[in-house]
Amino acid sequence: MRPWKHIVTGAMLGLAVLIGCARQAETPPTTTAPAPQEAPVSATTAPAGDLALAAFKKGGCGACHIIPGVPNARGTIGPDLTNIAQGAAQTMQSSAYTGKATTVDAYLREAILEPDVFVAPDCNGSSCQKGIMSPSLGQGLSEEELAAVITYLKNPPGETEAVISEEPAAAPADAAPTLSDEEFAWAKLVYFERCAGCHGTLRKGATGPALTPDKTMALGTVGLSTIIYNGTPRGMPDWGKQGFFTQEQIDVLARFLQREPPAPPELPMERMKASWNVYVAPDQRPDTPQTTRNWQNYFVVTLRDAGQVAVIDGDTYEVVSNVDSGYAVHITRMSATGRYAYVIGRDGKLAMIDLWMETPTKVAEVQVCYDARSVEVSKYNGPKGDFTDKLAVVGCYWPPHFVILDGQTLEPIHIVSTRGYTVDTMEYHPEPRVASIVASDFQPEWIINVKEIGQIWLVNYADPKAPQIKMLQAARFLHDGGWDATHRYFLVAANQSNKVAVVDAQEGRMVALVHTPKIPHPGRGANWVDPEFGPVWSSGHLGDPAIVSIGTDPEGHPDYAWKAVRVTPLPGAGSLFIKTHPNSKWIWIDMTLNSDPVLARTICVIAKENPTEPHTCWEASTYGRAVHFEYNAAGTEVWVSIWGDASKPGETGEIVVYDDATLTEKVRIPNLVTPTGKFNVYNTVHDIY
Ligand code: DHE
Repeated sequence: MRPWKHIVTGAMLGLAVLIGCARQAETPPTTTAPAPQEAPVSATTAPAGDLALAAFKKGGCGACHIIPGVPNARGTIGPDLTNIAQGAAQTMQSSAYTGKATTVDAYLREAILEPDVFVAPDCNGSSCQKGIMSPSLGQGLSEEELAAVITYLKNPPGETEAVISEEPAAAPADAAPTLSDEEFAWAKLVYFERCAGCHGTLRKGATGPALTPDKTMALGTVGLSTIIYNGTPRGMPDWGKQGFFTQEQIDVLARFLQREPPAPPELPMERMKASWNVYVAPDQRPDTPQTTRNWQNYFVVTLRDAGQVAVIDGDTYEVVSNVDSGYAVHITRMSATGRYAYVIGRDGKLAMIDLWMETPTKVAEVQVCYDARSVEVSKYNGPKGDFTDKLAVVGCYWPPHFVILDGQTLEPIHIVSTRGYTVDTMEYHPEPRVASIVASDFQPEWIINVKEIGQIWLVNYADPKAPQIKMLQAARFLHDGGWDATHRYFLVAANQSNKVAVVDAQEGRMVALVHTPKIPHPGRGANWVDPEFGPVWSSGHLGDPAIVSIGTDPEGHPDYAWKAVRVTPLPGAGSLFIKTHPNSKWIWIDMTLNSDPVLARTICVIAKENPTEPHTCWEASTYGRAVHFEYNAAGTEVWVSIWGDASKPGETGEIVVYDDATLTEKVRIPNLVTPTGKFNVYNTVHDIY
């Protein structure tokens, strides 16, 4: 058995040529090594041999494949290799097979050396994709290693046979690869900015898998580099292929991931208050709208990489104002009257913009987290009080807490920690992050989704310094969601559980956990009336090319309520957002995170009267990714962002405005810097989607 350190070193040496692991890739090599003599598939288990195991390690194969007997080879990006040899004969005879092999040995050899010649159809329940596995993997193996791998795959050991019984599940901490101080500081920042959103600040996993050293050491530098370079069909961006990181930088990140995650600092009230600024006091602000523009049809647009939002007039398409905000703004929500826009940056900075001013201006600002995604306002006005435009709440990823603020000045009022115990195994979690937040019309309550512990908190803000919290038990990794059309029921994706949780805001209780395809990602979802099943709420999925519609009418259509009643197939997975409007006959959906660049900029519409398949799909641009939809207040136009590259003049991004009735392009709002989310004032106030 080779010691762990040697394997890692060998893998690092091979990194320059080894980026890949599954049965898919780029241009096949022009020459292939001669096929060795065919060996029959024997009924007995062949001795595995250190050579094959070292070769799997060297290629980081376990990052992408399940390989029996190879510790931690549990990757699901590529096909499961458990029965690859047994299925080979049948595959070679099928009309779908596009390779040249006629024997099992040649088939396996071809799969390693020319992975794109034939792309296996099934990658653990998802379609396998071309271009994920590089042929350089095979080129990096010696002829002996290749032969050993083929022999091994023809007779992998059974589940219970431990091939490397003496190997530890994870290497000791001191075996983790080292980084210079400079490399560590760079990787720490990059991880926080690019990776923590999906994998967690402490790397305990959420939308993406856990990246703690017990997992990452087993994958090794090559395995991790492979994934960072190629991405996965389930939504992990292909950072290397996109040219976002060089191979050297990916190597640094892969090494960083094998070390213990550094703990980021807390953020106490004192420091929040030190960051708090009121630029225009409430009594200095206008009493009536100062603008003659139709401010209720403004769109507040995230200019992600500019650290700004643009306020765009939805009637004239003019940019009325560019307002400096937090870094990489995630979302904007409006106050209950619509007058104020609350803009939350990824860096936890909350900016408040007064839309009644002639030029919409930032009137207050505060930082309440280091990492944040959500903000909401108080909306309740009823027998229990009028909370219109009174309070705001920010949900943080780090520190794991939410903060209640004064809605007029952004003064932080109260901090509530979300650390606690997971819904299923009741394990303590140090980093339960706050995902989506919505405000109830039925109670002075926010519905706050605590991601990692899988609890939905009903937070009564009537006394904001002493909020009452009811914790509903849902499922892990709660993410984004929205109201049904009546605004009584809130539906939220528990994305890695492949479920949608339903909450009754009127009665304050869980109603259902609905099973869905892989990784539902609804944004706020889409409400419409299905010709067969009545009122439904729909979600796209990151991991499956499908829209799933869930019945939402327990009174009128009890048989369909809280069931996934319809699946509408799409040309690809990677959907982030879906949208419709009560006045529209269409449902719009993107595939932003699809690893195929054409699909990533393609959008589809589904006809409500015939929702069995997309009515039409088209490329919304020649570059970038098409992402997120928003209607104008009248519901006659749909705005789509083209999320470009801030460093490429002419391709930084734009918004395409479509006529919703005819699906024809009306206008482009050009030269925006990486536009992503767009929030129409009227539709956001009234939760129209
Ligand atoms: Fe988002 C909504 C978290 C990546 C654009 N995003 C949300 C919400 C959460 C969230 C919790 C719901 C907020 C609410 O309703 O209160 N998003 C995360 C992540 O953790 C994740 C997966 C990774 C990360 O590092 O942030 C992530 N999101 C993205 C993007 O890459 C997007 C496309 C661009 C960006 O900003 O980085 C993006 N997320 C959005 C948008 C919304 C959103 C536009 C609001 C949709 C809406 O219509 O309400």
